[in-house]
Amino acid sequence: MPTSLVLSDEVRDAVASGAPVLALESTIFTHGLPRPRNVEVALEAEEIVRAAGVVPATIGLVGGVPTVGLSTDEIVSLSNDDSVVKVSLRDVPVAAAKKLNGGTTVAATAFLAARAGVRVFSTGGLGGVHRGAQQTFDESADLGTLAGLPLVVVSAGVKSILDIPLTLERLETLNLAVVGYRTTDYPGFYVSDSGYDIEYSVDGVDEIVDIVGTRDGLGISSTLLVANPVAADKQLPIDVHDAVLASALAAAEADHVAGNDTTPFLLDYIQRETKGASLDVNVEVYRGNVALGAQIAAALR
Ligand code: PSU
Ligand code: MN
Repeated sequence: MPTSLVLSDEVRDAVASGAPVLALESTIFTHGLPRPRNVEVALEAEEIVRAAGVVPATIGLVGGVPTVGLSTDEIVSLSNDDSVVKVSLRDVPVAAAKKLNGGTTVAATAFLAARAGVRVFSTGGLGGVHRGAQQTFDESADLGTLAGLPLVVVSAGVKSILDIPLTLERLETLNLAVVGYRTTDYPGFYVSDSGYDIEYSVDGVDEIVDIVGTRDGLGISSTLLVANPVAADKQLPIDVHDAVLASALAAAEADHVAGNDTTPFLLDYIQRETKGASLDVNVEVYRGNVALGAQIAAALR
């Protein structure tokens, strides 16, 4: 029998003893952020988690092995690997057989976290329904996967590269509850308010613990999404945002970008065109989500 999932000793011990653990994804540093910022952000995220007294479990594929709790060396080598692949959940067994290094998407990370017994996961932005999905059917596997996993996932909503109202409709269809952290304005990742509202906000982590307690008590096995906006004074200026978004979408169409490549293409385009301004926002958003996820993990024990 091949080993299908490897946990670091630290994560294994923490899960076994009920100590708090926070899962972190790897596509953000293999395909979402440029070098060398990617590795800095990945390692800083782990430090934020540790500072809160929580064990970080960064998840990815190392030589094909699904690993929960990557070492610093493994994070560094995945960050600098030109041949690292983007691995969604369906790709995990294929990439494992081929012994590939892989950055796991939200879908793959969430699945592996749940298998390892980790209950809380922080990411930057979720995948969702792409613009034009009525024709292309391009909806991230993140949504359907989270619908079947009893996790808490913290994000700053979905990026405005996606179709936000269609994404919110799909969350409803899939029984994915979404609460805003101290707001009912659904965040738009780069901006604190996407312009679309959600029904419920929570005042603090205690309320999240309360919701999860009822969910688990009833045996409802879908993820609770916590939407955590970037502070308004740290967001990408709205005019900059709207202009770069329009040109990124036009470039993707002109280049016939499709499928799995769409999200990395758009993110990379926006980073280059804003000369790093969107990158700073991206990092700020991620820091906030990691800090909140660590607080939730600590409170959920
Ligand atoms: N959203 C971001 N940054 C990212 C991603 C999404 O703001 O890096 C990554 C996540 O790993 C997410 C994946 O799971 O892209 C979604 O890709 P797709 O749309 O192909 O499912
Ligand atoms: Mn897709």
